[in-house]
Amino acid sequence: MRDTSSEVELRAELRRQAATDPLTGLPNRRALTSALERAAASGDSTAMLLVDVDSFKSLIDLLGHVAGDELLVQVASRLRAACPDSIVIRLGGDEFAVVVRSVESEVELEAMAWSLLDQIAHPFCLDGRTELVRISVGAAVVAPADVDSLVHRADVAMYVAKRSGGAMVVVYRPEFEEEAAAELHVERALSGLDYDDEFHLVFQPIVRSTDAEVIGLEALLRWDSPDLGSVRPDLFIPIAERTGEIGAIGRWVLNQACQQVADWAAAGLGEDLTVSVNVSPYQLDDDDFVPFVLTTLAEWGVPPGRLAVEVTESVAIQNTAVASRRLGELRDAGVSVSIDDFGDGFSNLGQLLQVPFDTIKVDRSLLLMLGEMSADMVGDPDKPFEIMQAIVSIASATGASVVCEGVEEEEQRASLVRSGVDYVQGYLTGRPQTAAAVEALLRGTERLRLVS
Ligand code: G
Ligand code: G
Ligand code: MN
Repeated sequence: MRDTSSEVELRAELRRQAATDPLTGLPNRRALTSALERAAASGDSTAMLLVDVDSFKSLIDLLGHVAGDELLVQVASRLRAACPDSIVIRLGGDEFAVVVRSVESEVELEAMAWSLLDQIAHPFCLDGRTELVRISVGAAVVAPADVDSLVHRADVAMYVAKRSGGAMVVVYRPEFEEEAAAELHVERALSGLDYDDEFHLVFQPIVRSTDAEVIGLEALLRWDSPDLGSVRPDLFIPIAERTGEIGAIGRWVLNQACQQVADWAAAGLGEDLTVSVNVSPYQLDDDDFVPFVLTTLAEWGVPPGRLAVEVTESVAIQNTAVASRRLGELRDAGVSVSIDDFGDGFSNLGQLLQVPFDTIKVDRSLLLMLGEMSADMVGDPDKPFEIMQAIVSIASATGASVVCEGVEEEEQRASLVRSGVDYVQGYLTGRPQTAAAVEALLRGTERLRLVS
């Protein structure tokens, strides 16, 4: 039997529909293989950009699903407009692929990827509100014969981009394979881990800058894995943030810190010290975060005033409203809030000032930068000192105090005192140390000495 022409048209239409994403009208994942094959047949090299919206889940929580869909439609149309000669595909969720026919070089591909980031950087108007959205791009380019490995390579590059914090373009390099494999080990070791077995907290003194009197302790997580050795939080926290494990880890840390404070208090030690706990922005996304903190404090009988949560500047980048509200609730209950790593991020000061806080912790990198400045300075030797003074002024205008981190030398401490910095934390006045060592310190068996 022969098809009538209308049946042929119908079949073609059904095929087209099956390969089209109904939301954005872009080709969907089914169209990927044929797009790659066509691109490989048409040029000397084939390239692909994987595009993924950063923190899409938090955006959805904030905006709702309707505006989330609208965002995806707008992202799709900006991507298409930015790459008129390429095939833009929606792979699913907030993930897109751009199949690029024949690029001259990786440099050209990278420039193309950055132009996508620029397009997306313009504010989106969603449901009457303006939102800033960031994307990450993993890029790879291969000879036509290797087109099968293209998706994998772009995926690995994306992994590296996300791990670096997002809003980033990463072009695949072979050495990423090893790094990605190492991270996968960490990811596996973390999942199903009994934290009590392998985690412990160390505590670093926060001291008054003038006389080194200990006024607080920052709790820092340590992981000693029988398989992997000691794994630094710099490495495993970002992985835990990606997998979602950070929620459970954060609860373990808070509980452990409160228990420790209660133990010390029972021994009559450190009853006027504040213990600071690092809190990932992802933890603030959770509705149960504030109730958990308050319940845990109550369970251990720890007054809320003895706890500080440290959040990095990056809380001010996304989800400012929700994060600010939750931090405000904690402060209303008596918990203090510190802005960690100040001067290290890219946050907008205006947005940051909307976050309620009690303390600014100046990042070590800023201290190092100011140190280099005074070493290189031909002109005004007071400049670094004045910059630090200006930070102190910003803090005091908001009623906050300043802790300067990473203080290793007496000279630095003296200069910070002159700038009006209230507190310092660093190897000079105390390394991160075990609870037992802190106990000895608090008992006064090991006094901190300061060259004055
Ligand atoms: O602990 P270390 O001195 O290596 O700290 C490295 C980084 O890991 C710091 O940025 C610190 O804030 C972070 N970090 C340490 N402990 C914790 C923790 O319990 N939770 C979170 N979210 N980050 C932590
Ligand atoms: O990001 P956060 O401020 O939470 O991280 C504290 C980190 O800084 C920890 O990794 C801690 O071990 C480290 N640290 C603390 N004091 C010093 C110091 O004086 N010098 C250096 N190099 N690192 C420090
Ligand atoms: Mn910190």
